[in-house]
Amino acid sequence: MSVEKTVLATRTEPERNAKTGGRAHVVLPAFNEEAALPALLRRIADVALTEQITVWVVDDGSSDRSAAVAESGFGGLEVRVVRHPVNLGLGRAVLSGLRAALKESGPDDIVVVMDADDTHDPGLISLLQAEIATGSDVAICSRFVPGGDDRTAPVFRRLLSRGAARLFRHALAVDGVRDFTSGYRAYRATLLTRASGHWGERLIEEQGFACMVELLLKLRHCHPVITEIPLALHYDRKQGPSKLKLRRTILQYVKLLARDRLSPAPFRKL
Ligand SMILES: Nc1nc2c(ncn2[C@@H]2O[C@H](COP(=O)(O)OP(=O)(O)OP(=O)(O)O)[C@@H](O)[C@H]2O)c(=O)[nH]1
Ligand SMILES: [Mg+2]
Repeated sequence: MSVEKTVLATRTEPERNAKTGGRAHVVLPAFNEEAALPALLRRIADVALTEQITVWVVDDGSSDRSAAVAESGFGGLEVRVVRHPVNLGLGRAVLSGLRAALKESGPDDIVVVMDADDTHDPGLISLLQAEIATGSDVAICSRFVPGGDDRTAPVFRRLLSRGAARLFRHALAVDGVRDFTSGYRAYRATLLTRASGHWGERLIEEQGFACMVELLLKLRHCHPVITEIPLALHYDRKQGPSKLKLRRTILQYVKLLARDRLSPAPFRKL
């Protein structure tokens, strides 16, 4: 598989250690995903045969049996469940998952966030791990590099992610990132710890789907090396309805852009 490297910024801290042979903490934000979780956990368990993996399912006030399904786990797979008693939205769910994972992560670990709707292939976790082991700080599973494919998604979803990719590529000084809104990414744990030390609870403030772009924008102040690997979406495996609200998400993207333009960069070096 051809892996396209798009370096976002030159590393400015030579003391940082590129190696990771550590654990992958896989954060799955889940809102009413009881139908998708068993198949997804089974696929992750296959990857766990060769990689050290801890799964963090964040049940965000689901009204179905997502939490129970997650708690019953799969075979020997290590699954932890973080519960929100009421639905707080994707942004808070990702933040809860990152914080829980970071508390348990070591310096060689990575944190992966992926959708819990079984449209993302856990087989890519090993490739993400390899990207970070070879020097990336953030690795994005991207629909928009050669080998990426979103043809199984409905037309309106494809238009939204392509439109957003175009908008962010032109409006933001984040060279190299093509897929800004992908929900499937890996981060070097030490990068997230550094960013979280600065922003704390404000690391993710967006409640909705714009949270993925927001996190990237905050992290860019740490000057990470960002690379992309191809993502072939398995939208054909999606069982429940989409939780993405088109108009609301477009509005969130535009507001996020405006806020990013208006807010100053952190005054101290991160
Ligand atoms: N925790 C939490 N997760 C959510 C919420 N809304 C969506 N999710 C999860 O976020 C992930 C992304 O949601 P999806 O519905 O797959 O959204 P998408 O992949 O951008 O778009 P579609 O696949 O077209 O729906 C899934 O794992 C959802 O379960 C929410 O309010 N809270
Ligand atoms: Mg999805």
